[in-house]
Amino acid sequence: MADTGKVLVVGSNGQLGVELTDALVDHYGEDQVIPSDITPSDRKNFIKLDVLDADQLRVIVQEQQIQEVYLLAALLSARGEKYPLVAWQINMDGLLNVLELARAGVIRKIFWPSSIAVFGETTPKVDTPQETIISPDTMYGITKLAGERLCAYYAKKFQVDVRSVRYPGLVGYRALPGGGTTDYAVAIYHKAVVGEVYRCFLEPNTRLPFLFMPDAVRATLEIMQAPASKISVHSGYNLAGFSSTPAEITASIQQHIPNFQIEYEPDFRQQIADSWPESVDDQVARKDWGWQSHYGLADMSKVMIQCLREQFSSKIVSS
Ligand code: AKB
Repeated sequence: MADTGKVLVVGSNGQLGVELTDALVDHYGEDQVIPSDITPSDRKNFIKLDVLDADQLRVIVQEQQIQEVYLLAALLSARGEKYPLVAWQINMDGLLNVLELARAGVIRKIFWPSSIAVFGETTPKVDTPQETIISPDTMYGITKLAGERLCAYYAKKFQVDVRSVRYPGLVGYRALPGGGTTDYAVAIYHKAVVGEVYRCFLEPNTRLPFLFMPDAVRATLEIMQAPASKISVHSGYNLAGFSSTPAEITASIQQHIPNFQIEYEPDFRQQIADSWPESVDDQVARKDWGWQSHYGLADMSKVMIQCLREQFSSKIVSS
């Protein structure tokens, strides 16, 4: 059971939402977790929710006696460049609606994800520190920077307990991401496992920071369970897993699938990737709440390929 009341996941059908909801159910029990999303789902207790509808959000929170909200609904970097005003609206108004519920004392605690997208071309690229030049070049990054400042403001001014991490690219096998720049690192495994060539929208040597999903989920649970006294950063903690390029991920896949082929067709996402760090320094998260990643590229590739193979063969059997 959560210490008080239930947990609401907003965006439970997304890449992180699917896995985080399962982890929350394992931790708190099925009756304590309310998954919600704008698209339907047959998950137990699921509620269809548009985070921009502040009234609907308040009613659900009150009726379900929600105390903690995990706000995952967002437009990511690549889609945000196509629809900048929609990105601003979903990413900012959604956050404000949840922060306001906390300010009014209706909910007790919030998790809101920030991203390496807060960094920009003028940020130091290697081992990017927690505190550094933050000048994003994308609308998504701008919303994450503004969101970080809002979180820090509500924490300081209204004592709202809001916690956040700057996720790097997340890689998992359960659900496909959508609309991000780091999405290639998931799609590449799907193509490899079905024996197809992967056409990569980034150049071979584009180095970006990543986190395997089990680490990302564990980080989220750990920061939310840490005593409030341990949280010194209310904007967003840097989180490091490993850093890789498309060429390195290809080589790692070829250890398991030697015939796997990649072709490179960089598009507008190259410019977004070029504005982000190659690696981040997460020593503040390590010191404050004991964060430590477990997976590197080789371990992740092994698990991704094994689990995707199982997933595809069980689909073939059941179809
Ligand atoms: C994206 O690529 O937009 C996201 C992110 C790094 O926040 N995965």
